[in-house]
Parts: sequence; C-alpha cells; structure tokens
Amino acid sequence: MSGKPRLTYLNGRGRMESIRWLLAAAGVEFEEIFLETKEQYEKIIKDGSLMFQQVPLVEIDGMKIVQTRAILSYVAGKYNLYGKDLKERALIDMYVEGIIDLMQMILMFPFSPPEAKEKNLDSIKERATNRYFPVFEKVLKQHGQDFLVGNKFSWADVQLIEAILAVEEKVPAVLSGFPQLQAFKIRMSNMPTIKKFLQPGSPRKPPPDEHYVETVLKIFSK
Ligand code: IBG
Repeated sequence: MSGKPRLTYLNGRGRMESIRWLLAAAGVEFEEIFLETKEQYEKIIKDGSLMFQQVPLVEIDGMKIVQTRAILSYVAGKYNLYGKDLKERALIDMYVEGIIDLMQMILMFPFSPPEAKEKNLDSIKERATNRYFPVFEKVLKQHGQDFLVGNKFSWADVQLIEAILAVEEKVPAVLSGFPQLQAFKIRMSNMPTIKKFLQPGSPRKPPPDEHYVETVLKIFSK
C-alpha cells in the first residue's frame, strides 16, 4: 500500500470536493477510486466498506471513514488545521458549518428542475451576499489578520476559499461589495498548496455537467 489516503466517490465534486480541497491544502497527495456504475457501488456495500451504505469513503491510517464531516474533522485534526484549543475549534466549527450550509445549496443546484433553476440561483446569491459573506468580511476586517482563526491557516480558511470560488462560478460579481474577501481570495489562491490545486491537472473537479448529474442519478437511484 502506498500510504496515501484513498478516496472513493464519483468522478465529480459532490460531497467529496471539500475533502479533496482540505487534503490538497494540507499538502497531502491522495489516490482516488471513481464509481462509474451501480454495480461498483453495490460491490463496496457488499464488501462491508460503507458503514451507512453511503459515500464519500476515505481510507486513511488503517480506517475506513465515512460521513463527510467526520472525514473532514479527522483530516483537519491530523494536519493541524483545527485550531490550538477547544475555543478555536468551536469557532472553526461554526464557520465551517455555516459555509457548509451555503455549499449545500450549490451542491443541490445541478439537480434542480429547469423551472426552479433561476429561483435557486437567486437564493444562492441572496444567502451568500446577505447572510454568509458579511460574517467573514466582518471577521477579517475586525482582527486584520490573514486567516480567519488564531492568525493561522485552518480548515475554516480552506472551506471559505472553496465556497468563494464556487459561488463566483455562478455569480461572478458576488465579491464586489466585499473588499476583505477579495483580498482573502488572492492570499489563499497564492498559498503554494492551494495554488497547485487550482492549476489544471490537479485532482480538483470541474463544475458538474449533465453527464455527472446522470451518473449520480443512475448510481444512487433505488
Ligand atoms: N451524511 C452523509 C455524509 O455527509 O457523508 C451523506 C452522504 C450521502 O448522502 N451520500 C450519497 C449516497 O451515498 C452520495 S452523495 N447516497 C446513497 C444512499 O443510499 O444514501 C449524493 C449527492 C450528490 C450531490 I453527488 C448532492 C447531494 C447528494
């Protein structure tokens, strides 16, 4: 075995993309197994690899971890991206959970029926602009530091840069009223591990297309 974490999911963003981001930001290389068919998915269920019959699955340090948040917090803890004490950790958890709520809307967007697309896009824009981004703009402005928590790079920073880029793909001008977030985006995008992940050929996945949506529906339909 190579010792690299092994990720099992589809060849697309979905619930695995934040895990890819966090590992890449931590400078950790990983291997990926892409499920293309229902049979492959059923086989790993039969093998007993999926505790709740769901992916993402990450094999790391001799464990088979499922549940996206469990995987993310293990990786954050292991690579020292989870604060210096319980209070910093609580702050990171609050920031991350907020951002995950926003990302959930983006995650589900490709599955919206055509007649709901415009409304759902408006909701993403509204929530990003009025609820989530103002929080991080204010935090950065108030403490004047480069990173969200403890003046140190953390899981919260990774989750936020992922979300900023994902929202910008849908609403290009979304950062126009957020100068702190504009500067944060530039700082994060220039961190060596993140810069590498943003370059072509990295394990970062493209925005979902029709083929990806069909594959998800085919594999997970009952
Ligand atoms: N709480 C779990 C987690 O966070 O990991 C949920 C995992 C989950 O829903 N996994 C889906 C699955 O395995 C695949 S992601 N479903 C099979 C089942 O029987 O529940 C599917 C998904 C995508 C995009 I892709 C948006 C929403 C869901």
